[in-house]
Amino acid sequence: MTPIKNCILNKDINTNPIWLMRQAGRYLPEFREIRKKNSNFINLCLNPNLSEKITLQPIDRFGFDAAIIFSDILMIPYGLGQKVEFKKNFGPNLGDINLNELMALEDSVFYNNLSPIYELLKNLSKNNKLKDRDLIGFVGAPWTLLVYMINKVSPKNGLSSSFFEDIGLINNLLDTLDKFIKLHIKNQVTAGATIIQIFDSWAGLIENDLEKYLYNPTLSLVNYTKNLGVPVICFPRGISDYDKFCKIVKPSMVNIDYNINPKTLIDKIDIPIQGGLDPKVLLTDKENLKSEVTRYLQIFRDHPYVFNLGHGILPETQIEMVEELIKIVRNFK
Ligand code: 1CP
Repeated sequence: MTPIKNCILNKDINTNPIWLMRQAGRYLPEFREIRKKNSNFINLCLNPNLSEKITLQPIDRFGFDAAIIFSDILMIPYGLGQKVEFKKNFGPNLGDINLNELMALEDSVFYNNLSPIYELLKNLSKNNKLKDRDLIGFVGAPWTLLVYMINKVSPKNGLSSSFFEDIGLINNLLDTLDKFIKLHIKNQVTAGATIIQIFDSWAGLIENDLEKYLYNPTLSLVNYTKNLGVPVICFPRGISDYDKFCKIVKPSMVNIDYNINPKTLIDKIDIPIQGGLDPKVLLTDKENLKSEVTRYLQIFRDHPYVFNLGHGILPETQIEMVEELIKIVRNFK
């Protein structure tokens, strides 16, 4: 059994496997080297040779306990035919939605649009390349994808005032997303993903109707993934009630964000927990890193716990600090 499955399924409390969200990314000089020569981010995600190299970079360098495929949550809108671009120093920029076309999209067209991702997973699963490691596939949660598809740019400055204007559009998109996110999950599992993580990066922006936007759509994906026989990790970033989320949605494991005080969860949540550390701690010094990392490890000493961050690793993170982090986690007793 892989270290992470052992933690999730056997609920092992004695080991703390470690991997990091965005471990394949901009803090790595070897990633930046490839990125420099490939200015189109979507094309990079659709190049199975390069995306395999990038997926393996953090494994080769640090020996993390799991690999997460190099891809992006916005590959689903791309697969659905919406224009998706990544502009330098700006972030994602999406085109208009054609709802009729989108609702009429054939499964096979979606599959073909994203087939290099499935090829990546197949290649990585071959020849025991990952040794005793999980291969994590992922999707964006319906709410977070809805946010990007309608808002068209990052909602880091809030949702546009017209976001909820067309409820018919929102309802149709939620239905369509449920169908195609499931297809993307199934295709990834068939191609070799051994765990699925659902990123709901903007869950904290949901103010009303948590049933409609958070609990129901996520539960639908969680049940679907469990039925495929694969563990599913949820990351509903920024929500105020992780306890309620876990009781309703029941993922195999929950990733917490850094705004949650981990002490308040320990008596309430009985499923395995992942993550939590503020990625900004990696920008401080080794002493502070040690005390913060140890704090999480001590709090979760008697709980199945996978070490990870409370959000993606920041591009300005020094390699040395990542090495130190791994040392601290592996030496913890
Ligand atoms: O070089 C570059 O400019 C590209 C930077 C980059 C990278 C390395 C983007 C653009 N995406 C990725 C890879 C990526 N994205 C992975 C790879 C696997 C890993 O190592 O973890 C994953 C899992 C994602 C998931 C993702 N993309 C999320 C969910 C996690 C999170 O950070 O909240 C989100 C919100 C995105 C959208 C996205 N893609 C890229 C950017 C800059 C953004 C966020 C923009 C915003 O602020 O809205």
